[in-house]
Amino acid sequence: VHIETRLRKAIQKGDIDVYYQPKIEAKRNVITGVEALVRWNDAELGFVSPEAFIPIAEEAGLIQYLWEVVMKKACSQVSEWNKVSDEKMTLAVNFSPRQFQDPVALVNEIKHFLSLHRFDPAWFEMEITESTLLMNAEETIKALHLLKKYGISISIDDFGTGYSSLSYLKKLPIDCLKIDRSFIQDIQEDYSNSEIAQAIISLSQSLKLEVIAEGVEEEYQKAFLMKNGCDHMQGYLFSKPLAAEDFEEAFLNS
Ligand code: G
Ligand code: G
Ligand code: NA
Ligand code: MN
Repeated sequence: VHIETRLRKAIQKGDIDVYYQPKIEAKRNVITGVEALVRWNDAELGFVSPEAFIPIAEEAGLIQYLWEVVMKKACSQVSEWNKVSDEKMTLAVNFSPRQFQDPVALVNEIKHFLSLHRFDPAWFEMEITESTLLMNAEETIKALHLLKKYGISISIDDFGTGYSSLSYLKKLPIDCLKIDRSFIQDIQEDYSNSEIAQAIISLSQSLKLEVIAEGVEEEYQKAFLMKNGCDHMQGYLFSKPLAAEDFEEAFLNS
């Protein structure tokens, strides 16, 4: 209850930070996008991991308000960056399954925030997990089609770890698969991981989807991925998620 009360206050006051992790096109070595990741550093509790407080926010009915804070900050920040950077960046935001209970409302809220910040929907990316597709299947499918029509792109996060059937990849307006970082680890020694990563890359190629590898930490992983046709990557090798000032310092003040 204590943590919930403090989280509610933090959200009300906008005391929630957004960190940014670049998505890299390896061949050209350029940043093509950023993923917004929520951060909460509480005066009493200290740094609380999103893995701990997002479930609490969901239970307490706060996820919507948390998302609004993230949207406001991330849309205005990335709009600013795109005015000054050589290469425009996409903005990816994570969505919880709970947010799909009312698809029409969700679509209207996204439209509201993007137009408020004059953020071109073509540069906005929604990240959902396979469990989102399972949870409220019909509502989610409806929302995805509306969002697609509006022009935003849809990525499946942590791909390969869920239980959903692959047939949805053909039926749904999905743009990108994010290979879960567990399959990128030990790609050199772990034969089954490298086989799974390769299988996801070729699946995305045959279905004409984009593919990005998460959790790329080592040069050998980057080399393996490039050799196998996956040129988009994200991970500590390039950068950990950074506060806005640090992101500017590292990537925009050349
Ligand atoms: O940033 P970090 O790697 O600690 O994220 C932990 C988990 O929290 C990841 O699964 C990530 O997708 C999720 N997450 C981070 N930011 C958000 C957010 O704004 N909304 C939702 N729903 N999940 C987020
Ligand atoms: O579920 P999602 O993919 O959104 O989770 C993102 C989480 O992964 C964030 O908490 C981020 O801090 C973490 N992350 C990003 N890059 C790396 C990496 O290279 N290695 C590891 N171990 N975690 C990473
Ligand atoms: Na994500
Ligand atoms: Mn992921």
